[in-house]
Amino acid sequence: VKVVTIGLGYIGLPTSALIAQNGIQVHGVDINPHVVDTINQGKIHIVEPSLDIAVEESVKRGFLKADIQPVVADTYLIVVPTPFKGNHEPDISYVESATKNILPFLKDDDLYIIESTSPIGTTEKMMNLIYGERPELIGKLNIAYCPERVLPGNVMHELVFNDRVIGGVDEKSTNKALSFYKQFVKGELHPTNARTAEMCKLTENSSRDVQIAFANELSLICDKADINVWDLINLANKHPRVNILQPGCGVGGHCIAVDPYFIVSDYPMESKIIGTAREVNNYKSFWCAEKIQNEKLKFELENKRKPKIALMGLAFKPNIDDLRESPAKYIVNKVLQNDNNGNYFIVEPNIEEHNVFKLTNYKSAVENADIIVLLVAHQEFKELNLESNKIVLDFCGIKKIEYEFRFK
Ligand code: SAJ
Repeated sequence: VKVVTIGLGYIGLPTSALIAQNGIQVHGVDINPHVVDTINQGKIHIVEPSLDIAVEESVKRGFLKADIQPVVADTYLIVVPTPFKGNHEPDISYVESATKNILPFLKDDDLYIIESTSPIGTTEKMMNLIYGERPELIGKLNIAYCPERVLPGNVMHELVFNDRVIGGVDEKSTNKALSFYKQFVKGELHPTNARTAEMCKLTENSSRDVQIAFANELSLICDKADINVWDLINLANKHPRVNILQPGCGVGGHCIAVDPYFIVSDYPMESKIIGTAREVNNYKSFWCAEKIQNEKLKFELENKRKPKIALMGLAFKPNIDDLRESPAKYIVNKVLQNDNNGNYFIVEPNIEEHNVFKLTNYKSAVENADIIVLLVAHQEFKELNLESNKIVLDFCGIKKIEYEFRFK
């Protein structure tokens, strides 16, 4: 075995399959026996285009094997989740236990790489942990940080063609890690140190979060100022040096809505804009829920009956089935909490059923509703021909109409 990957999730499995496809022996480790069994049958447990073929092929050819325990290898890749705790502090316990798990297998000149999004200093911390337990190896291992930056839905392509930032704890480690990635990455490889590489990952996602917060803030201002925010952004973007992103119902997913907190939690006094962006994007979801509530009350006053409301979309972004940290899901929950005996149709065309929400087909929801709330810009929703006698709250810019003016 050449490579041991710890964590066979959204990034670990595609990465393992890609390395295996390049003819390198990979031993993938996951704590979940169901995941291990599925992969060893050449099947996959997550939704990602082209991943099924890559895994099936690698397992069949004998280059990929999954297990619940690591084995001796030359290279160890840590690809486990780094969530945050209740107070938005990063939780690196999975990285820590993955590292402890491989400790007994490490030997001279091995390469240890963390890919998991991590707070600044994590790689050095893990180096100290390793050398604390295995002092005979001090200075003899190659230890580096190399963040993944692939976009869900396009992972198999981006894993190969995206540039990578690779930071070792010393130059020897950086060079060793560079030659490892050279075997299967076609994008450019950029050497740096471990702390810069850690911060680079957090910076990329914080940058996007801040930019989306700017768009969301504009949407709040425009709503009060009677200006169509979609028109406004389109016009402002005609300037050669302005490029504003799109407002939405908030920011979700397990990356952009999480990673900025890794900076804020360690550097609270210095990260004002990054912290405020998180607040603005979270507030936007709350604001949308309030808008729905107000619209509902307005309808009741005008029509002397409760409206039927279609809540369109649960996923964290368009055309995926992933509900993690989803602002749309937060809004639906909040709306239902405020009014648990209302008439709501909950719609998510990318999933068949949900353990909490009773889902309705999107076409019948739109047909039967008095108020249509567009939360996620799914392709299906874009193709809908919305009747003009319905009230439409467009939070994701499908119809590019204003919240207040309504589509009437
Ligand atoms: N969003 C907006 N307005 C926009 C763009 C996005 O409201 O103009 C919202 C989306 O609806 C979604 C959230 O932002 O709720 C995040 O979506 P996304 O498509 O921007 O990003 P993710 O979370 O799918 O993937 C990001 C990517 N990072 C960057 O683009 C800097 C990806 O390259 C990273 O690998 C990934 O995070 C990760 O794993 O960290």
